[in-house]
Amino acid sequence: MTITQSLVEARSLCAKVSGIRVVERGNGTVIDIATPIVRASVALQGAHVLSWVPKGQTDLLWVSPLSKLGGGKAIRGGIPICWPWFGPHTTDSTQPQHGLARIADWSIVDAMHDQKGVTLEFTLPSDASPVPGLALPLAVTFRATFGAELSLVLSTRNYGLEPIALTTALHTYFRVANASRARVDGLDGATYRDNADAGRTKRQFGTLHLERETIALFDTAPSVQTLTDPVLRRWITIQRHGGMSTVVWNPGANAVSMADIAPGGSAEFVCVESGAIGQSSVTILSGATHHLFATYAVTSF
Ligand code: TA6
Repeated sequence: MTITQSLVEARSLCAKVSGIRVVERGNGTVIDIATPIVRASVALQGAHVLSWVPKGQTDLLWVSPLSKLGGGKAIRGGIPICWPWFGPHTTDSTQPQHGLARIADWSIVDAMHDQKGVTLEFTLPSDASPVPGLALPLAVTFRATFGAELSLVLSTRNYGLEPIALTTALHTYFRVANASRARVDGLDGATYRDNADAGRTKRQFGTLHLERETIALFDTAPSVQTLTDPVLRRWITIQRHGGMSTVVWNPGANAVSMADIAPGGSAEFVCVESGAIGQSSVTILSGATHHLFATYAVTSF
């Protein structure tokens, strides 16, 4: 039986922290943050960051207007947590794409507000698996600090007796004015699997442009990328630690096959995903904890 944190429980935990309120939205519970330096939102479903608006900026994240909270379906946009696997399950096709974390109900376990911003911590209750029988001796927490920057840490502890292999990613949808004019730097020379071209292995030379469907999986990539939006005139730097992988995704015209992306919606975002996938999966030894870090900063020009 899945135990979901009650609205009362979430509210009582957040009540002591200024700048935070817990609201019901659609079929879900959302933590709204509003302080002089930042506005943000996180859904308890998936501990899913929906919005991050540092002072002086428009929202850095994109969420499809067609995406609804609840109903066991992943939210389209924001920062989906792909865990404890990325992509399709390697052996069981009945398991959900990108793991169970983003469709499960998390609990908020801590909240604080200091000069850096507002920090929220979530955990996935051990029985939160909506996928029967997926019992893994893994405890996972997600910590996000919202301020002028957004800092994320996804921590996985192996409390079992055997090593466990993990693929994982923070599948972030960055809002852009026009994906075909956006560009990603910081991947020069890195090898990737081009899943928009039958998974062929290729090498990236210079800037990555997104004029068409782009599914570039860099199992091993430099730890910093920059997403440039020449229309909104801003750079977003994406720093990754604790994982070697970056994925750049935009469905392009293929979005017509995605019911939760409206016509033209795919032009409004670029996914730059930070994690540990493919050949760069991680193995967590018994009793050990793995931390995946991602930090986002924005500069206008
Ligand atoms: O971004 C990498 C990727 O695996 C793409 O191939 C695409 O499937 C995307 O994730 C979105 O997956 P989702 O299950 O959220 O529709």
